[in-house]
Amino acid sequence: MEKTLVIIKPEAVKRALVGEILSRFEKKGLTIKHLKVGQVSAEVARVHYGHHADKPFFPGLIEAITAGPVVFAVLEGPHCIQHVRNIIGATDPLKATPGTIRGDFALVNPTNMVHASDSPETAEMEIRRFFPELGQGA
Ligand code: 3AN
Repeated sequence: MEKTLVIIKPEAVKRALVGEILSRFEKKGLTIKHLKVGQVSAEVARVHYGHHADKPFFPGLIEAITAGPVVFAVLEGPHCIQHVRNIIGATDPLKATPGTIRGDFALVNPTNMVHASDSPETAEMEIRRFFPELGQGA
C-alpha cells in the first residue's frame, strides 16, 4: 500500500492545529501508520530542502522548519501521496483553495503549515530520513 511522509510544521504545532490537521487525513480514509513529536535539526533541514538551497528564501525556510517542535506522520492508503497533496493544497498559501489545509490556515510562505512528500521516491527517502528507527519496517 502507498505511504507518504507528512510534517506538521512548527507554526501549526504552535497554533494547536495538530488534531485538526490529522483529522482531515483520517476523515479522508487514510491510515496513520506512525506518529511522533520531534524536531528538525538545521543539518537535516538543509538536506531536506536542498533543492531550494540557492533560493533567496532558503534561510527563512530553514529557520521556520527548525523553530520548534513538529509532528512527523507516515500515512497510508491508496493513492496516498496525491490525496495528501490535494488535502494540503498549493505550496503558496495565496493560491491554496479554501477547504485545503493551507487554504484554510496559512497566510504566507514559508509558514504553510504542512510538508508532504511529492512522489513515491521522495516518500521513501523522507520516511527513512525522519523515521530511521523503522529500518526495513518502513
Ligand atoms: P511543497 O512543500 O508544496 O512540496 P516545495 O518543496 O517547492 O513545496 O517548497 C518547500 C517549502 O519551501 C514550502 N513548503 C514553503 O514552506 C517554502 N517555499 C516554497 N516557495 C517559497 C517562496 N517563494 N517563499 C518562501 N518560502 C517558500
